[in-house]
Amino acid sequence: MPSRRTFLQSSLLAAGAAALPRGFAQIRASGAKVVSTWDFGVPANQAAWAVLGKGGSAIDAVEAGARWAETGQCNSTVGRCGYPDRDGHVTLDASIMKGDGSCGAVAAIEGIDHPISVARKVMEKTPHVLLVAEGAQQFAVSEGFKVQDLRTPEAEKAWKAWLKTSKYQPEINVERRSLPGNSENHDTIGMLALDKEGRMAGACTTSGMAWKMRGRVGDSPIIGAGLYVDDEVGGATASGVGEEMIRNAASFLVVELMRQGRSPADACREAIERVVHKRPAASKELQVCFLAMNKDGQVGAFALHKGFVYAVCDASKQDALLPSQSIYTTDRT
Ligand code: SD4
Repeated sequence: MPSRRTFLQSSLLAAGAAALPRGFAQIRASGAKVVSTWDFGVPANQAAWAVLGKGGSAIDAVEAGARWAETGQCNSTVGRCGYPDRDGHVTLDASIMKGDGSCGAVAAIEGIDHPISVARKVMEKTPHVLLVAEGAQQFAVSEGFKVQDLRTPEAEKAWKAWLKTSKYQPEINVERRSLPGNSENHDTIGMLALDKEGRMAGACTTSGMAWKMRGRVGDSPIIGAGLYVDDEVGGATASGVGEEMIRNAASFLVVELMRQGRSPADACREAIERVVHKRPAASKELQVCFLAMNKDGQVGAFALHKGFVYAVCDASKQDALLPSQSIYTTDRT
């Protein structure tokens, strides 16, 4: 039997919640959590957890995690060590989004090693959502970012080797750890975080498809394609051949499916089925992967092909790496 005092308290809370602005009533007591794509998601999550675990905000956490992926490692698919386009230019794409709908992005930016932080500045300091190419770089410089040569000797070597055949063929991603020296030409970090206040945020950053045409922009900086977050529902992010995500407004689709009551895993699966339904033949040859987390911290993923892994980090465990289910299950490694 509740005492009069607790009854009054809960009545007041209920009345207060009804009067709160939309979104505020979503604040929950669930634990903080961060998830991200691929095996490099484990250390990236840990960089995000350094913020989240101390009670920091989801947006600060995803920026910290994505920044780690951009420069804390040297891999051919994100940030400083990204492989160039077919003309030898390293061009980077990134987006960031808060669950209240604020977002910012940069596409085809050159010479800036933390595009995710430029995306955040676009969100916070401009009336725009997306800046591209020279304009994005000019804005970054005005915000104090330094222009540097991002093409590493390793990337240069790989590009010169590729020039011998100049064959552009996106390959199916597999778990990178299982393939040292593999020849796949894409991977991206997509990260979603839930903080202890129940706020969500996401970040997505990539050098895009290696050997892409000059000017090609993928899904990662396109809000709704490579990333979408809504505090009322949850968030989704993507990795793989971005043209498929753009065609299907895929991360938005995953979030809208969760809004209709699907679990994160079911929503990701249905979005993958949509990709297959639209282009059945093409879907056999390319990889598409979705990762989602709902506002209650439930996590799910699904991919077209075997090999996608995702990292999950919360107070109980900071280094979980889980395999995603996929439509096609043949081992292509
Ligand atoms: C793109 N989606 O530029 C990115 C690349 C990627 O796994 O995610 N690769 O299309």
